[in-house]
Amino acid sequence: MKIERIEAIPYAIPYTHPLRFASGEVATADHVLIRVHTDDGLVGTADAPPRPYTYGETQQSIRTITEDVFAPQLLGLDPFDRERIHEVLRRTIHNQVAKGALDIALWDLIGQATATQVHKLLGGYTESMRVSHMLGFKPAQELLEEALRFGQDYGITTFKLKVGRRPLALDIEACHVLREGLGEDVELYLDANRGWTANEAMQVLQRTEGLGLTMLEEPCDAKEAMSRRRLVEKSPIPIVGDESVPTAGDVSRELLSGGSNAICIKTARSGFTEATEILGLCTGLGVDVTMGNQIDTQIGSLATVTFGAAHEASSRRAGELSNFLDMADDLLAEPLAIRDGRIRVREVPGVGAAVDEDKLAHYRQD
Ligand code: MUC
Ligand code: MG
Repeated sequence: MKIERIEAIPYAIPYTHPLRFASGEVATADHVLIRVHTDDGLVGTADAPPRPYTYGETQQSIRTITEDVFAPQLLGLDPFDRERIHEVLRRTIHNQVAKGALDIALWDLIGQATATQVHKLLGGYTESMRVSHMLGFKPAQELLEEALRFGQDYGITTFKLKVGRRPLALDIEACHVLREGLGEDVELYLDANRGWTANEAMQVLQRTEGLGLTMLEEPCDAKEAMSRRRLVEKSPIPIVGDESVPTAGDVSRELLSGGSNAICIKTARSGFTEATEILGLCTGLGVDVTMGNQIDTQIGSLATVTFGAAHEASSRRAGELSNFLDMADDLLAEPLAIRDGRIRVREVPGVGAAVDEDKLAHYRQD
């Protein structure tokens, strides 16, 4: 089997409810659909969600690097020769989202070619994951209403609250209102997307003591090395690295320097191959992982659950899998369903991300 053609198709689907957070806002899913075609007629599919404010990649940069830099070097290679393919991708630094989508599309091909679910090829641990829902910036009462609605409609009992606002009182109030309104049994954790300094994060931890928050993600820029390390040492809950750790090398650096003591894995930026390396590093060191959401579509969320459910360590915690519910539409032919707070992997060869061609024709921008 040989790679014959690679497509990088830009498309845009609006959100019904924009998601706002400390480092940006998403009102439209202006993503790139990656399709890798082989000489025997198979098509591997993945979604590439650019997050310019986080990684510097844009819809256009993902198209350009894929079409002009990666595709010419990958044509003719066998998708099974993963290490040869990754040698090519590694030569170019950064561009994690473009590389992640190519990697997922290649795994999708391997699954189809072997008539096996990729979830089984990766580890096959369990068939579904518990879902965690991300709550963006909103007044505290609206956050509570959203969380109660997601609990009622989908059975979701884990929420990640976006924080990182100033004054700190805004987020502190939201934590108190959510805990009071949701009760003790709902899991709540925070993600500041580098909105605070490490010392501000320490104040928030003090002023939310007793609320049972379980994690604090990316409280400040990880480059604030000394104060971040002090925060990690003093914090009663894990400090999770997210945008500071897109690669296995970054994970090693942050764990060894004491900048984080838990790691968020996102298949959108690590693909399945580097996500596997990161997971191995974390389990080897006894560090907890979370399966994060790069504000993914249904295709992206399906990739996350395919990887997350494949391993014991990545399926322990709820994965962030539900923010596609705020999109007006999606490209996935058979919609993802959240039942009793869980999403299942697909029981078909590959990843199972069959695209609705009419919708693609409607939303594509090229
Ligand atoms: C998250 O966990 O940070 C926001 C920006 C991004 O790249 O991902 C989201 C969610
Ligand atoms: Mg995050």
